[in-house]
Amino acid sequence: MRTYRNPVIAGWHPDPSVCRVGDDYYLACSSFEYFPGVPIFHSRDLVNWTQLGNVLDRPSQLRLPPGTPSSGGVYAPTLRHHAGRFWLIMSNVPHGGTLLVTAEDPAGDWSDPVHLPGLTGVDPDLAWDAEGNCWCTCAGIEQVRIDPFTGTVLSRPKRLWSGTPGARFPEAPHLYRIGDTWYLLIAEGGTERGHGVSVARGPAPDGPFEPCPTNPILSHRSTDHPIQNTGHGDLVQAADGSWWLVFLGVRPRGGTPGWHVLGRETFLAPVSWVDGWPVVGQVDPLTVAPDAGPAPTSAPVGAAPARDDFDTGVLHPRWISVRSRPPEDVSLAERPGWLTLHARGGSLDDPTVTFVGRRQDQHDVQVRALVDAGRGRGGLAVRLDEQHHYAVEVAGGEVSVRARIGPLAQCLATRSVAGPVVLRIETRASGPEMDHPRQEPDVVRLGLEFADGEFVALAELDGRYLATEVAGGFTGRVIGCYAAAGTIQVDWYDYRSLSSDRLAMADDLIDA
Ligand code: 6LW
Repeated sequence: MRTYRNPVIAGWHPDPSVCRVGDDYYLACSSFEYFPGVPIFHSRDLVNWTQLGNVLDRPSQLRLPPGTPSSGGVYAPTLRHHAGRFWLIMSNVPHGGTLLVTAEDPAGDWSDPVHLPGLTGVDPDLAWDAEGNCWCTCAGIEQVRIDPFTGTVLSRPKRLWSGTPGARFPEAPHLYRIGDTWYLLIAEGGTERGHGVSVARGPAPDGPFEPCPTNPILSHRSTDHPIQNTGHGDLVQAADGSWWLVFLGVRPRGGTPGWHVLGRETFLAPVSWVDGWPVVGQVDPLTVAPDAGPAPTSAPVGAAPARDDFDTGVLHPRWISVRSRPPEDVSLAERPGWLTLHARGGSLDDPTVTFVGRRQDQHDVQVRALVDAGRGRGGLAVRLDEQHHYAVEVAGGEVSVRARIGPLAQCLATRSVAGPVVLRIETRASGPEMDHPRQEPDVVRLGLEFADGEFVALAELDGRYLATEVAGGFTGRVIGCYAAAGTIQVDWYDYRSLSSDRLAMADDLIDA
């Protein structure tokens, strides 16, 4: 029996869309208000994924003006390979409309976008029939035919299916021709605890569609499963004929209602077929895979430590910024070996803040950065959005810990320092067994290091306020450096696991 660890892409990577070309798999996710947009990954086994880049990495491809709200921006891409090219269609919410880009090499460059002004629904899908018609199916579930080269809508919208009666938000459609049958996979129930995946089938790309009698084919609603909100899936067939589903899920921690602090992550489950319907197999932190298929036994145990010395002149694709990253504000050349940040917006409350960070992808992490604030002001922050962030900031020879939770903002502690300083943030999850119903999901400690490496925690904060269940929205935590005034320079940024929660959860499972 073979096993692999879930999530297969940890940290917020929601709305995964996957395709296979030969023995290679490619996967893309939503990126919301962050730039560059749409992280794209490669794998040979569906379990171990390497980020190739970001699809939308030029301002000519993606504009996220300051009026783009947090959790607006890029939603729900569909990635397909057709006629020798990769195609990726997505929405830029609320004002950017539907965008379609193509590439011969998924590592880039991707084209500038074709806009589809005639298309208003979100979560667009692309499918081609044998005659070469291109069908675009959106949330609702509605469908039109399009010319993917010009963005012209060629037919009137047709309502295909409203999902299961009583379930809200039929969305995230993906349409596939499998044998002689067309399958319409959707998400429904909303992207919170009620989320699920359902399926219908029909004789043609535009139906009529007959719902699967056992819908939803995936949902953890109303269970005590450690992985919740499972939904928004995409099917892929491996080269050996086995079938798999990638989908999003969350890992809530703490008491009730449970807070997930890492956002919606990408999970993988095996799929079998019974009576012509897909049946989704076991989904657990340690998932048992059928002997067929590509899933290997050696999945990564948590993220590898990632240290960035900013010495190469190019930022790794894992680094993301808030809405834009103007080269005049973010530079690796200005002081070689350092990341230089010039403030635009006044603070982390500002939609144009100069910020460079990476997704938090494990519950227990330690992040350190050597920051030279000179005459500027800035530091290291855990960001959920403009209204929810904790930071350790340095300015004028003083380090301070600041927190904003909704309308409440406070400076919690200060300490005098001289010269560049190592700022440190640690997050520690509460145990899987909760002590009391209000137990926090994790604790966030913020402070600085003395020259001998000793950590001085200036504040210890309840992590629930940087969780989606409090802040709302579709993203998760990002931990990074920012400039709030003047210029901030960062010599290195070191991100490491404090324990492997994925391994710990898997061990629990083996013992059980
Ligand atoms: C997306 C919708 C969803 O449009 O969340 O989980 C929305 N599903 O399909 C944003 O990611």
